[in-house]
Formats: sequence, structure tokens, C-alpha cells
Amino acid sequence: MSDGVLYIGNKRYSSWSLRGWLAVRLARLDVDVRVVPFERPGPTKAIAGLSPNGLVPFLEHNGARVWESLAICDYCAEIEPGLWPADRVARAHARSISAEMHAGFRELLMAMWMNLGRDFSGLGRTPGALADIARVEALWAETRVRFGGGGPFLFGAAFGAADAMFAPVVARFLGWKPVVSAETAAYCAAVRGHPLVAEWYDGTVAEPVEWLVEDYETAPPSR
Ligand SMILES: N[C@@H](CCC(=O)N[C@@H](CS)C(=O)NCC(=O)O)C(=O)O
Repeated sequence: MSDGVLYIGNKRYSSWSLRGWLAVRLARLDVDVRVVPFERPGPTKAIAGLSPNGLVPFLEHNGARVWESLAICDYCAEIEPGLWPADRVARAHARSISAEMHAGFRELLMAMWMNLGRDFSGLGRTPGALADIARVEALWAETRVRFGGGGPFLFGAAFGAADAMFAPVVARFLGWKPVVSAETAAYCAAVRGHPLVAEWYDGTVAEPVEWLVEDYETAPPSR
């Protein structure tokens, strides 16, 4: 018997679920993963009745109930401390950029939604999304220069909680292909190549066509 359940949304679309799932897998929690497919128009009733905030990801683990992706990262880091950098200053930076991700970048999230099965190259480039992308690129570059030590991920050789928080942004960059720097492209390739990220992408293939959401499959008008 497992130690609990992680509830997530469609792997194809649910960017917040990807963050929680990565943290849970990085910490090697022994939990069942249950996908609750989105219904549209939302909110999805099965999700609304499940978790305290009416959203996924939602983790039940050995009596703990944890919602909000960043809180799930922190919970998992109590079990696997390596999810955050060991150094205090680096850890403060990792928490800050993860909190900024959790709280912000709304224009990017709205204009370039996550759809792991579509190529929306060149679309979604609203002024707000481009401003968010510039901030993301600056933040990744600064983090890797200060703390990356030449490794492929934000804080070096290991893929951690901060990388998990930004993995869905990487997925957006790969799917919508905004113009980005060579450093950003290299980081995106490293994240996409991580075995857990690859496993999540592979999991989208098994999702039935009935789970497709027309709104998320339809490209926005080009500008
Ligand atoms: N701040 C939340 C956001 C979670 C969120 O927005 N989840 C979406 C899926 S990505 C959801 O549950 N939506 C319910 C629905 O679409 O019915 C977190 O960090 O976990």
C-alpha cells in the first residue's frame, strides 16, 4: 500500500500539476498519482470537491494534506532536502525565484498556455508575455551565473525545486518558440532532457482524446 495520493490534472495541459509531480518524484514519495481530467467550461467539479483550494496539484501523504505547488515543493524538500540548494544564500535565491514564479508571470501564462502536444511557434507574443519572458530570461541567466557553477540547471548539476517550478515555462518556450538567447535555449534543452520531464511528456500520449480541450488546442490569432 502506498503512503498517499497526488491528484493532478491532464498532463498535456496542467502546468501547476507538473510542478507538484516533479517535486513528489524528486523526493521519491511513494504515492499513487490520480489524474482528474479537466471539464470545460470549468471549474472541474471533481477537482473543486477534492482539494481545499479547489485546484490541483493536491497531495495527501501520511496524514499531511498539501495544496499549492510551492507548498508541495517545500513539503517534499523536508523529505529530500536536496530539492533546495544546501548553501543558505543560494537557497534564499532559489526560494525567491520560485515564489516569483508562483505569484507572477500571469501575462505569459495566459498568452502561452501549456499544451505539450501542439506547436504554436511564433504565436502568443503579446507585449505582456514578451515582458514576462524578458524577466524570466534575466532571472535564469543571473541565477546560473551566480549559482549554476557551469551545470545545466539553475543551481548546477542537480535538477531541484526551482527547476521544477520553471519546468512548465520551459514547456511553453518549447511549444510557442519565442525568440530567446542561446543560454535560455540550452537551459530549456537540459530541462526537457531530464528523465522525469521526459516521463511526464511521454505520459501525455496515454491520455484519451476525450480529454482534449478545444480552447487549449486552438491557436490564438497571429499578430
Ligand atoms: N496556485 C496554484 C494553481 C493551481 C491551478 O491553477 N491548478 C489548475 C490546473 S493547472 C486547476 O486545478 N484548475 C481546475 C480546473 O481547471 O478545473 C498552485 O500553485 O498549485
